[in-house]
Amino acid sequence: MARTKPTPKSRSKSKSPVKPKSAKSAAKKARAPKTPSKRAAKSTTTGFDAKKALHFYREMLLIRRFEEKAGQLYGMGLIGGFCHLYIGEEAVITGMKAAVIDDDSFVTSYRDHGHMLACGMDPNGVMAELTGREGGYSRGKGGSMHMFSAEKNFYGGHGIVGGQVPIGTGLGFAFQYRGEKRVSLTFLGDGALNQGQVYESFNMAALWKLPVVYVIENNEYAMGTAVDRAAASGSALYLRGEAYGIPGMPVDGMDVFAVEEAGKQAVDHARSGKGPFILEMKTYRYRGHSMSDPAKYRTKEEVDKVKHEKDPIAHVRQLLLKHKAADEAALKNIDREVKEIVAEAAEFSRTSPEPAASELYTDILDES
Ligand SMILES: Cc1ncc(C[n+]2csc(CCOP(=O)(O)OP(=O)(O)O)c2C)c(N)n1
Ligand SMILES: [Mg+2]
Repeated sequence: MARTKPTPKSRSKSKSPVKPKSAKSAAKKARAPKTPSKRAAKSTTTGFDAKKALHFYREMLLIRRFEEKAGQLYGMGLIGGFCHLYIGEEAVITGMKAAVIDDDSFVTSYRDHGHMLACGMDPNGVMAELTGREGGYSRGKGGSMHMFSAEKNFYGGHGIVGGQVPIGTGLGFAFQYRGEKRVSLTFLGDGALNQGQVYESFNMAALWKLPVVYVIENNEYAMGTAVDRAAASGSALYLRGEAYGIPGMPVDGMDVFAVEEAGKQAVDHARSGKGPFILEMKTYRYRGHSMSDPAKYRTKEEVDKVKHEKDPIAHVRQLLLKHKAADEAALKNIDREVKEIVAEAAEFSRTSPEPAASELYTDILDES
């Protein structure tokens, strides 16, 4: 097989989420980031695509209901270990998935259930992994933070903060090395962005023009630490690639259409050989950091304000009704279908057997 080795060359070249800004002008600013806009890209799409909106609604609802059910199962003692829910952030992965082609790869942190569902992984297998059962994606031995599907181009599921960033960069390297026109979508949190390995990755990705889109999920907190208390650059996280010449763009991560639009620009940039791109998704998580976090570092009013004013699912719901693309009955039907999928996953996750004791000796590295 003919392989082209990448030759290292020098490059030629707040608080609540979001305020309106066109994606295109935000991209322009990002390329000349001397007078950066702190506003996030809003969707500029004028025509309403009913089919797409219905798809987004269903996908985001599936993630939300799945996560709510996982929360319940955790409360019942059926899920052990860590469990980080994605409720509130659904528009980010849903919009990004719509911006790629099937061959593109995804890698993320431990807040990963939504990414797996969006990648088309089976809800039964994901839920059964959460409950530690044989029918789970890692045969019940990995749990919430460690699931993979090479078939669906999902490369985990990583518990070490920032650990997935070199992996995503390496995937981009592999695609370029093999001459494949694929893009590596690498997700990380606002807290992970302060890790040293992120900047080593940025440097290599920029130097070799690797096809990587770094998606920062800025949900305003890293465990209990607000982004303003942890990030020296304040909230303009999309500028963190500036020293390496990596363009970046802030995006309204609560608006699935804005995410898709910005995602397409970033993915096109990476696929066309121009190198990496950074998207900062301004989003918010409704639940605590993990199931064991009572989230005392923020007020109920703060959370309620985002839920009422910015909820990504309610936003699409309103649009569907406004454009008469669906009525209440049709939306109820989608809700019912989604609940059925989740109920089946929950049932499977309770009835699938626990792994046999002999599994203790499989899938382990034995160097003796
Ligand atoms: C190397 C490392 N340091 C610390 C931790 C503990 N830890 C787990 S999550 C987390 C916060 C990360 O926050 P962020 O990147 O914003 O992601 P989010 O949880 O908000 O999605 C920390 C410090 C860890 N898992 N790995
Ligand atoms: Mg965070």
